[in-house]
Amino acid sequence: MSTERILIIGSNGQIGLELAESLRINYGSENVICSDVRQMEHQIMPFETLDVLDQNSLLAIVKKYNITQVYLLAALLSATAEKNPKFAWQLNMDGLFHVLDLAKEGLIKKVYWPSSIAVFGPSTPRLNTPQYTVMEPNTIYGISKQAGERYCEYYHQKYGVDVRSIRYPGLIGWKSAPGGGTTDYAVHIYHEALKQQSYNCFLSAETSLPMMYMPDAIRATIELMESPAEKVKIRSSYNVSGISFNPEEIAASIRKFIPNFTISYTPDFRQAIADSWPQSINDQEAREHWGWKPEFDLDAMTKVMLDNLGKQV
Ligand code: AKB
Repeated sequence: MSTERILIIGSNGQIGLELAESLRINYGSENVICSDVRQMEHQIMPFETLDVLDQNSLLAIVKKYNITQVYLLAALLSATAEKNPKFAWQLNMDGLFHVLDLAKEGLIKKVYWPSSIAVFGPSTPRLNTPQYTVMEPNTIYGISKQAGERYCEYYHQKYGVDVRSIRYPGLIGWKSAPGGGTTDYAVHIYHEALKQQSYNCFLSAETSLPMMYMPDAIRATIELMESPAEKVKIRSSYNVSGISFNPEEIAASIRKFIPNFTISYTPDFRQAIADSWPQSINDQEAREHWGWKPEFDLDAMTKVMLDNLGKQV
């Protein structure tokens, strides 16, 4: 029987839905408490409506369920954040402070907080971007993630908070929809390929970005959280790498399964965001410290995406 009681904040988003599924298998469904600002139609239970900006409600839920671990997933992503920078900063930072402070007070034992490749900026080396390098993000999302990383490390060093984090690349899955990121095209493209055999992409053909198939991302997250504390040597956030590709390459991969698929390009404001991010990531530290290894390549992911979305369509 698990002694852990896990609270997922932002459980109804792209990562939360799939993470909840895996955590429920590992820890027992009664030990994984989902929470989000809104309840879904077919809501996974137990569930609590929670706005992470409401510190008192957060505290009440942590006490009610004797929570030991929090996965804080509520955030505005890169594209949405550019449209509402003040709120993005408030949600992305205050949400983190509220959770870190609970851990500092000893009310929870472990915190997971996602960072992103958005912490890097235009002055960062774009190929095989190392863990430690120049970081001058120029999106509000990236700035909030970089500040968050600094806070995580600070709370670990100063107060001994057991906080763990991954710099997610673009995440691609068929079970849930992405919510306002620059990498979202790599999910939309599969839906449109099945619906109308064509896709108009908001990034240009050669825009390479680091991406990851969702099961790899969920496995990385849980493996990091379950690693012995002494193996987690980086308390800001870990680089993890999956697959890097551009829109032309994902289209070519789709054509192996849907030969008449076509793609066109109408870059919008998200192009500038993508151009400021790395094209590929070096994740040597994650591999060495806690044994990270991705499993999916582009064609393997395309096949599973099309198979599963095809059943839904
Ligand atoms: C986004 O595009 O904003 C996210 C991310 C890379 O963090 N998917």
